[in-house]
Amino acid sequence: EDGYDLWLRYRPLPADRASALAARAGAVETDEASDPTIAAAVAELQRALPSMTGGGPEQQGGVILIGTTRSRRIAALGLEPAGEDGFIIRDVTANGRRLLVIAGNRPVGALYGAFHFLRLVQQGPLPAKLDIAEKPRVKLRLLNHWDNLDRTVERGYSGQSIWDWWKLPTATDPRYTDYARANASLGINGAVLNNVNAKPDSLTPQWIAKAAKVADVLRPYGIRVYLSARWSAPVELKQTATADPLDPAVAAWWRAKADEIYRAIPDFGGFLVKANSEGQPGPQDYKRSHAEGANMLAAAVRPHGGIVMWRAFVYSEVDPDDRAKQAYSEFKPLDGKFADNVIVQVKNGAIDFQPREPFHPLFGAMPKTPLMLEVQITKEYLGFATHLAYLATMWAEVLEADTFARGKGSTVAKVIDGSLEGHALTGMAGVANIGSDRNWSGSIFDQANWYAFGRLAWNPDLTPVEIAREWAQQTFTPDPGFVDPTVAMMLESRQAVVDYMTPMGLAHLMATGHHYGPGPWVGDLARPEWNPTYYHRADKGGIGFDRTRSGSDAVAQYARPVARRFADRRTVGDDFLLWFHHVGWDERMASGRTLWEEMVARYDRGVAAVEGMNRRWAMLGPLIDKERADQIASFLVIQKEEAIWWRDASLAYFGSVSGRKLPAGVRPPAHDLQYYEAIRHPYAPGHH
Ligand code: BDP
Repeated sequence: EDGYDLWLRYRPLPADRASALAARAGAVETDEASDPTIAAAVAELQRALPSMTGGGPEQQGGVILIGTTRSRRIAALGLEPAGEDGFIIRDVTANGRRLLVIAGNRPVGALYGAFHFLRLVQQGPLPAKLDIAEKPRVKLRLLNHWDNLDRTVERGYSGQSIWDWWKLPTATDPRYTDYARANASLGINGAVLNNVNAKPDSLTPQWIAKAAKVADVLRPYGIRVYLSARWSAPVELKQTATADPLDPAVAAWWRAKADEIYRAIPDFGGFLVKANSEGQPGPQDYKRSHAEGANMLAAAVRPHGGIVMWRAFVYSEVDPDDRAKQAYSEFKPLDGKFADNVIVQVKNGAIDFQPREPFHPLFGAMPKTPLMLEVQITKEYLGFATHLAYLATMWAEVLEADTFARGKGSTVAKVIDGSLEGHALTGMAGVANIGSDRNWSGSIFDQANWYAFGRLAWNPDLTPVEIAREWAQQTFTPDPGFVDPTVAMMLESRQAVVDYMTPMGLAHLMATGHHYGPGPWVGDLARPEWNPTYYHRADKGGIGFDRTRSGSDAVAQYARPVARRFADRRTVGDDFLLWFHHVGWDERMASGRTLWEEMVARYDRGVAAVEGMNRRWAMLGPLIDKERADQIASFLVIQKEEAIWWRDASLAYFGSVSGRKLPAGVRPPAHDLQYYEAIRHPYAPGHH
């Protein structure tokens, strides 16, 4: 029980459920076995059902009929699955036979239906009659791997890259297939294989051949391969003199490169580009806009049906009046200027994957441009793989946020599913937390974040609680005595991290480089907006970043009703208070406490929550297998020690800056400030 099987465990069911399942779905039939995707669906059912029912594959009983509406037997039933990827699961009677039909318009729909059925089976007893119709709300459901060609992973905490580039293309790994199965079980349909901080080498023939081999393995599971492209690749490969997007030689190079890639990977998805950001080159190096750059690449992939995902994560060295404003300032004026096979990829918040950020002001602000949401599944800023933080609550908070772009109800979910502005090209990307670790994600509970990302990309309206429940039922046991308290723990876990790291709208207080431990005192880095002191702005009088009109006026980037709410101290709410306001230490909060007292209470609350999780797991662990239970227990101990470290270091620092004493009865930090400032972690994982 090392976690390798993820949520696809298919363990034997209790006798009553096993016989009920065998009676209903004892055998699998299809008329399209020659299709590789249908074959994969059948193989999954044939792997799962006998294992759960305890019967051999030839056992008697009810029959599953799986396939597409193109097959005669399914067409005869008159089912109408929705769209390209949708499916129907229905009990029918045909020619006197009871059949459980799983059907899509395309093979991949049938595959998604098979996985959906297996999800239901693993969750508990099936309803007497199934009649399910589903289709994804979002078109591109993508993992972004920040995987380097040397197999290190930027911000990766689960071992090496899953892509064993050195051995490809000659040797593949069975893991690639299991990766594809896990993704397909969620409806994930694309993978960007390499880091957004890309190397030109990944576009050379040698590396294209490796990517093509991966694409061959993933293809039957409906997963397309994409590549991150380095803007200056043609120059660095010494094939053009410039990377100016308006230079015909540059456009011709990319056209030829796209042709070459599509010869090797006929269903190649397209390019992801990080340009003019954090030292990456881009069109602005030639005084061209992001749109001019994106459109040149879009023209190269257009003949093949490819797309370009252009990232809006930018901030420059010059004049960082407020880093939170820059993406909007650069991209908003470009609305309507992008080619129709370009989609702009926007992080959930304006700064950078912090434990809590208000939604990115670009959502709703570029009605003529398809925008896709980028979230970070890997926990760069939330305790790597050891802290338990279930991120669906964070992502749902953003998806539900109302941009008011077209009046009330203009949620981020409606922006990214295209319904608000009628866009057909829609997407959601998650920075993967997958690596070579046996348990894939570095910890068992981090598997839930991969799972939740996939489910939300399929349907952004699913709630964190239903996703957590599904995941826990499949991953551990459907026993409510285990599931209910585990789900409760997951739901409060991310707020706990916010509380012990960056409460009340604080952000970016992590130590330099590794982004793991606390570093609120850091203020001497070369660029102002690299420094925690730039973000919290604490001094004797108060703390927080004034983003109202009297400060950077970042609030003005939001639609009027949102801007008004954030700008007003009475309506902004405690969670975003210090993101938008500089507040005096002694000012009174809604709780009746002063700001300083409230901050102390939040840090304490965060630590207490983790102590609570430790206590709870001591009761829950024995209900599951020892191997996974023990790993979780030991990681919770790490989390507790580090929550205390965060709390103590932060209070030592903010106490010294503010000159405020800890309220009576509050435990003082274990060490003095100098002790915390001296802690160094040069060998923390994930930074390259
Ligand atoms: C930051 C990471 C950095 C990434 C960057 C990005 O620290 O490693 O390259 O995001 O998204 O959060 O490009």
